[in-house]
Order: sequence, then structure tokens, then C-alpha cells
Amino acid sequence: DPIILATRNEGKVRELQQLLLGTDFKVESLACYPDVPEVVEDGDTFKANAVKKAREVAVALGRTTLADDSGLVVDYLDGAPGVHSARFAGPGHDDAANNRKLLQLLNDVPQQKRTARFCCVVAVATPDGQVATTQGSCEGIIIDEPRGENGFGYDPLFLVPQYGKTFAELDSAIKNAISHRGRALQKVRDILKAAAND
Ligand code: ITT
Repeated sequence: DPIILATRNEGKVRELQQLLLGTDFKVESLACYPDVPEVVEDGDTFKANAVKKAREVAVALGRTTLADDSGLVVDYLDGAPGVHSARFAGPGHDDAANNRKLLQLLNDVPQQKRTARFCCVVAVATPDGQVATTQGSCEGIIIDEPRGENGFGYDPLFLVPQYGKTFAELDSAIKNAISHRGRALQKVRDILKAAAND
């Protein structure tokens, strides 16, 4: 059976699908299962939320399920938006509003204090409720105006110093090779193989 991708974020679905291309694993997104109830993400950590999302969907559908909980950790903001990245500017999930809020909070903060990282925990759950997790992160700097059209979320503000480009300016293949999500996914293949053999 295909693995369920327990996310309703289309940007994540695109990247996770691309990252699992070329493996033996077929995936199916939650878009195929509109009746699965929304998981309440009330955890304090990426790991707690990833585990909860993967486990609830795996048990509900009786299928091996992969969930991603991720976000942007900004040092000057003591780690915000962190686990609240998706709804930083309030309910409604508007990436542009989140980006505006981040720029406001960093207004006049000099470049050397604008360090940040994207973090991602991927959880894989089996229908019996067992869960394994991996994590990945990627270091960068929050610039002071958006650049680039690719990706999603905070990508236009996240500069990767080694490339001199934001995630939104990089090809998706390069983003996937160095991103928090890509790094977490690289570590997940053995777990998926074990789950497939159960
Ligand atoms: P699901 O829970 O349905 O997967 P979500 O968007 O609510 O979707 P999260 O709670 O994990 O997922 O929030 C992650 C947020 O962090 C996401 O909405 C973006 O704002 C941000 N984010 C995570 N990865 C990102 C990336 O690669 N590029 C840009 N922003 C990212």
C-alpha cells in the first residue's frame, strides 16, 4: 500500500513527493481522505506534533503514515515562530501575512543578529501506533525583503549564505538536497523499509 502523507500543506506535499521519488515507496496525500479529522497541534515541540499527526492518521486509516512538523526558529526572537510558524500572524494560514509579521519584528535588526534555522521532524507511524522519528535542520539568515518565487512559507526571506540565495530563489532540487525536510527525509528510508516489512 502507498504511504499516507499526513499533511494538508501543499508545499510540503510537493517536496515530500519529490524527495521520495526514486525510492520504492509510493505515497498518497491526505487530499484523497477528506474525512480524516484535522489533528490538533498542541505540542510544545516539533517532535510531539509530528508524532501526534502521524499516529492519529495511521490509526484512523490503518495505514503506514508519514507526518512532518516543521518551522522557522529565529534567534533574535528567542526561537519564535517555532512550532507556531504556520499561524504566526493568526489563524488563516496566510504565508504573506506571516512574512510581513516576521519582517516587522526584525525591523532595524542588523544582519549579524538575524540568524535562524528551519527545523523539521518527520514521524513514521504504523497502524498499531508505533512511531519512529528523524530530524533535520538548515541554517540561514532572515533578509529584509522577500526574494524569489519558488517554495512556500518563509522561503523568500530565508537566505542560505553558501549559495547567496533564498530558498525561494534556489531550484527545488537544491532546496531538497540541503533543507531541514530533505535532511530529515534522508534518514527516514530505513524506517520506511522496516515499516513496509512488518
Ligand atoms: P500540516 O500540519 O498539515 O503538515 P502545517 O503548515 O500546519 O501543515 P506545520 O504545523 O508543521 O505544518 O507548520 C509548518 C510551517 O513552518 C509552515 O506552514 C511554514 O510556515 C513553515 N515552514 C516549514 N517548512 C518550511 C519550508 O521548507 N519553507 C518555508 N516555510 C516552511
